[in-house]
Order: sequence, then structure tokens, then C-alpha cells
Amino acid sequence: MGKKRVAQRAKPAYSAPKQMMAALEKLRNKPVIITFHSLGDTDAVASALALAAELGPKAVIAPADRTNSESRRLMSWEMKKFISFETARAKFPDAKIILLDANDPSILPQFGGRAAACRPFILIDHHSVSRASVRAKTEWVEPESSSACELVADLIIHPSSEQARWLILGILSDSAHLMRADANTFAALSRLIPLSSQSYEQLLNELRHPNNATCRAAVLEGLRQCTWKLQGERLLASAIVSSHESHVADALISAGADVAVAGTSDKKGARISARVRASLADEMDLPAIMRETGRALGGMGGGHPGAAGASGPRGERLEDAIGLALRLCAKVKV
Ligand SMILES: [Mn+2]
Repeated sequence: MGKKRVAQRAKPAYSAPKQMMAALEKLRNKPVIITFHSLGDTDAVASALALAAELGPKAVIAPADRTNSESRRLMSWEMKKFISFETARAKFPDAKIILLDANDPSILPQFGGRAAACRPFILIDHHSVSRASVRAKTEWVEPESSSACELVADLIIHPSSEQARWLILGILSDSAHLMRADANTFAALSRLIPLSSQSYEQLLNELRHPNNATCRAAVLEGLRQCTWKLQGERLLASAIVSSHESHVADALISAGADVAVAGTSDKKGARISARVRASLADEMDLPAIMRETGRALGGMGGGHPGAAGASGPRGERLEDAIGLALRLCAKVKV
């Protein structure tokens, strides 16, 4: 012990490519549409806000559709300036499009289909690309990175206190409060934290805000309704609930399930949320499993490797669709 000294500072695993810096520099004060994936999360919204502030007042943020509840709670005031993607395209037909935090076409309805009317000019993402991905002229894709915010932080030389706040929130949210983080993540935070007007503890507490009582009641109900089976070493859990199925699926994973599928149905149809434990997420194609589950509901599905969902009008098929999802998850050998 003690013989080996760390002689030099470890180099960062990656840093912003020069061509991306140059491409963004050219877009400064030009009309730009910044967009991100369906059901935009804190990372997507925060990275868009920080980048828009960097590019100037002609940069508009146009989400794919709704944003999620955490991002609305943390940044609802900033979201008042968001406009729909269709409106942005109609108002600024010549604006270059920047896509953040996604490249999977199943969660990018604004670039939907082969006959898509537009393509992004720039892509900045931390999800790996596949043959089906939505691609851009200039790309920076870093699958090892915790978040889109971590990458955008690297593209902003002098972040304001507001930009620092957004980027810290995005990094903390997408890294599951630093459970999925590396040296680059901590380097980005150590640079941003002194610039924010709030302390790290204050920002972390904003993220840890408990859900409302109705949501927590639905989670408790979900735990009561839960059924599970042990398959080898793998615990698969499911529940049918009256609402808040995504929170129920999260709670089932926190309670120890390796795979959790929670669903709800009403007059309009059925919705299913599926989660897998982080260490299983790479081995299982959960978005593909949810696409097939969505078809069983007469609708569609997709999402992220660890968190995905399906929905469709055939609410009466909810139980069968949950059974199908569990069978497809159980089939995957680990
Ligand atoms: Mn992200």
C-alpha cells in the first residue's frame, strides 16, 4: 500500500466535441427549436432550458407532448414559455431543430414515421443509437453519461445561476440522485454547485419532495393488490390499480421486485407501466416488450430500458396484457 501514487489528475472520459461547440456557436441568436422526448422529464426539460438560455432569445422550446409531474413541479414557471412542436414549426419553418435526451423514434412522435416532415439538425443525447434512431447532422451521443444535462453543462462555458440550477436538477434526477454517476458527473456538479444560488442540499430536497397524498394512497393500494412470482432468482411483481400506475411500479421495484408491471383501466382504455431493476435493464428490451404489450391493448408502447409503458383503447384486455408483459420479461435469460 502507498507505493502507487496517483501522479496525474485523471482525464475526463469525454468532453464536448469541437464540432458540436462550433455548430452551436453558429446558432447563437438564430431561430432554433429545441425539443425532446415524449413525456419530457426533468433532464429533458432542464437541458432544454439551459441550452435555450445559452443560444439567446430566438431559441424556443417545443416539447413532443406533455411533460412529467416532477419536471412540472420544479420548472412550471419556466414552462409557460413552451410552445407546441407544430406551432413552433409553423411559426419558424426555417429554424434549425435541436433534439435533446432521446433518439428512439417510438418516444419522438414529432419525428414520427418515414414521411417525417423534419429532421433534427443537432442531437445531444446519453442514450445509445440504433439503426432505427432519429439521427442529426451534428451529434454528440455519450451513452456513458448520466444525463443530457451533464453533456449540456460541458457545452456552456459560463453558466448563469439559473442555468446551473436547471443542470444540477437534471443531473440529480436522471442519475437517480447520483446512484448512476461517474467522475464526469461529479466534476460537472462540482463546477455547477458554486454557481447556483441554492445549496446542493436545497436542490436535493426539492427533488425529494414527497408525492401528494392521493398518489401515496394509490401506491399503498398497489402494494396491497400486488401479486408476485419467484422465477429462479428473479422476482416478478404486478398490480392492477385505479390510478398512478407508474408510481406503483416504482414502489414495487423499491420494495424488492426485479420486474414490476402495474396497470390501470377506465372507459377510455388501459395504461401499463413497467420497470426493471437497473442491473437487468441492459439485458432486457423493455421498450420492445411494451410495444408488444401495447399492441395487445390495441394501442402502442415504448420507453426507456429501465422504465417503459404501454397504452391502448382495449381496457378489457388489461389483465391479459399484464400477463403477456410478465411472460415476455420472464422469457429473457440473464
Ligand atoms: Mn435523460
